[in-house]
Amino acid sequence: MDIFSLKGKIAWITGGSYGIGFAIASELAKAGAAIVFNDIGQDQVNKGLEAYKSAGITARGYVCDVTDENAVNETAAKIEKEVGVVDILVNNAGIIKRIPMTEMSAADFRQVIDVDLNAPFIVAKAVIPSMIKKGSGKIINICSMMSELGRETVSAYAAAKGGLKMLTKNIASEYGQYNIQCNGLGPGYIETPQTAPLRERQSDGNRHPFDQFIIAKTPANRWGKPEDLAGPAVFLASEASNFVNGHILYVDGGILAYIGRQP
Ligand code: NAP
Ligand code: GCO
Repeated sequence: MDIFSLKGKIAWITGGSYGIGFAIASELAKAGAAIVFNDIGQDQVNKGLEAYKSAGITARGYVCDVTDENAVNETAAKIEKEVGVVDILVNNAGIIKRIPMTEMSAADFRQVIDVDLNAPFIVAKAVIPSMIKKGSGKIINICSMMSELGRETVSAYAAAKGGLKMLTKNIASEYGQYNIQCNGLGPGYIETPQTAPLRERQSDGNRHPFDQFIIAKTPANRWGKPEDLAGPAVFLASEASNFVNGHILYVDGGILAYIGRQP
């Protein structure tokens, strides 16, 4: 099982204070990695540090807006100075805005693209040179069902996550020769604050219609939990995946394989 060991590795999880990023970081830590994460504000970083401490994980937190290239480069330099070369980058930070496209402002569209697509480019660009010098590296981009499918009100998010799928394939193509593997994780519908509005109980106590819809669309008959992503993340972060490159590993309970349960 050493092939899955991350002992001696340094992992940077962007937006890792809670949610999917926190769950992935926690499992990478259990596999032996040293954990570094960032969030937009000191309050969020402090909350994240408390959460890692409660989980028995020693993590380092940095305040950094991943859309700010100067801040990202400064943070990458600080991490390398204070902790060491980043071996594993998880581009997890992300936002969504659910607005019908014709009602969405260009500014809102741009903001989603900035966080969900431009930022993974910026952060990957900041860590790849040291990975090349070190002779190895792992980049895991958190994609989405919307890397493959569209739906009403998520045009910016789908465009970003579709682009992130292709950025993943392009980093794999361009830097595979340096023993850098870049892959994507494509979560299905996961119970986190980001999807809380889609799962709110109705006033009559019934499940939200979208909640019922996702249950019917998922062979596993349930929403995913952040922890469902942890094992696949360890695989993509470890030597076990050294010949896996440019692949999007969907962790969706079977949604992409299934036409959906008859109502
Ligand atoms: P979440 O609960 O909304 O957490 C997102 C994290 O990213 C938060 O810690 C947030 O920090 C941080 N973040 C947002 N913008 C940032 C910025 N500019 N700079 C630094 N950090 C920033 O989301 P989640 O559900 O855990 O999702 C994590 C990733 O998985 C996202 O990329 C999302 O698109 C993707 N995903 C989620 C699902 C799902 O069903 N939940 C499914 C597929 C893919 P703040 O709290 O400070 O804003
Ligand atoms: C939505 C959801 C999805 C999930 C996820 C699915 O509004 O449809 O937020 O986009 O977040 O990306 O994989």
